[in-house]
Amino acid sequence: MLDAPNVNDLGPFWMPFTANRQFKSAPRMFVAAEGMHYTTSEGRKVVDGTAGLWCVNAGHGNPKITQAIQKQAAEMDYAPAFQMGHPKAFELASRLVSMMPGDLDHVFYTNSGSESVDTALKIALAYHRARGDASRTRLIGRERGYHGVGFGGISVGGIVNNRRFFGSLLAGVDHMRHTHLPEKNAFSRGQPEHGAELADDLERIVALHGAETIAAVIVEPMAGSTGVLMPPKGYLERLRAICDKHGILLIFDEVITGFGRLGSPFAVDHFGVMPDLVTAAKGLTNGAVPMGCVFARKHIYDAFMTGPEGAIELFHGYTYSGHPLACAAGLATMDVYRDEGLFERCAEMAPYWEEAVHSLKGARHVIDLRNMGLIAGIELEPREGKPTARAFEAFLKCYDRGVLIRTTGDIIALSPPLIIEKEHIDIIFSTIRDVLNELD
Ligand code: PXG
Repeated sequence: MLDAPNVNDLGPFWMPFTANRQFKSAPRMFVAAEGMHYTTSEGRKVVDGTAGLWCVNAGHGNPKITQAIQKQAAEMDYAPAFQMGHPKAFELASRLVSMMPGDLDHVFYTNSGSESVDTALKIALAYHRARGDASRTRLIGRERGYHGVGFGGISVGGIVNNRRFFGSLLAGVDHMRHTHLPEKNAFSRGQPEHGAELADDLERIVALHGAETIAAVIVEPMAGSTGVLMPPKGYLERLRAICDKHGILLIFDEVITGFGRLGSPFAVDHFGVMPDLVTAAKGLTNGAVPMGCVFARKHIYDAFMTGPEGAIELFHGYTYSGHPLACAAGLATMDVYRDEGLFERCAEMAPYWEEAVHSLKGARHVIDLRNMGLIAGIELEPREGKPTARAFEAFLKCYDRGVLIRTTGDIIALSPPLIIEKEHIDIIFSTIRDVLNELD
């Protein structure tokens, strides 16, 4: 017989990216969510300044999305993903590619951003091999890049703590420098002026290894998790040009920037630079059911569709690729984005947001402010000998006062649901200002 679980025991759950012992000694629990707010276990309302973890772009508990998931669960809970299909997976793929520019017209389903990254890297390797270019095996990432937590993602990623504990990672990976230049670009609004030449790092890497050994370069067009780093003007264009020159595939990791965060459907649209592969997740289902995807351009897909008809073209996929509940949630989410005009709303709200962000100039401890679409990075001066402590205290104090923020290092990152109203923006920034004033 099963023992009755002790529902008050916080011990068994090994929490991700969390100081387990600290959390369990003073837990913070959400029990409900609606629109712009969470409700805590004490019954307090908290404004969501982070759209969960950059994913609840349409706000919490949208009834259309909830009902679509409920209906699908009752109709068909699961369908095999290999050598079988179900209509909603095809319908969602068509909807998704119709949102994408150019010939980004094929979708591979995953269950998370990390899986999307590993999938995109594997497609890049297999693409070159399918074309008889099997020496192209190197993958190039960037310092401070975040591409999830799979072995592929941490290998091309550049966040030191996410790599250093896990051995030698993938072989044959190199990194470009990051684009954070606070001495030149502090307090930029939108894309900073300086740093396009950092893309030339790719030329240096090509010169070192030989272009014929390099399969792909992966970057976040706007680097979120590392603390909101905007691409310098001209940087992404230059990266594209160097990739073209050397036959290297360019992958944009749009797990955060996809689905309206910058005020256009994807960063691809926002910056007008066309990669070969695009990874996505998060906003794809408004965070309601785990799902990710990789968009591939026509030449990528076509390179695989060459052998005998009965041959499986790509030996890759997940039990839950195109899960019916995720597809139902994704379709409803796309309806909500369209019907509520949320990407346009983000663009309309962005100037007010920008003013609110930069109103913190001169506030205590603030050494840089960055913004784009409905994203902000607020960089704090670290406490001497105690990096991250000041920002984490700000997080706790904001939570106590009813505002959810995220911190990474000594940077506060904000990314609210795109349904945000001006009054919420005012609350978020006045709370942050008050908290910063009180902090040592
Ligand atoms: N790529 C990018 C660019 C991401 O931002 C992933 C891949 C991985 O996605 P999954 O679904 O496997 O977590 C991400 C995830 C934060 C934060 O606070 C950011 C992410 C996840 C959790 C927290 O910045 N990004």
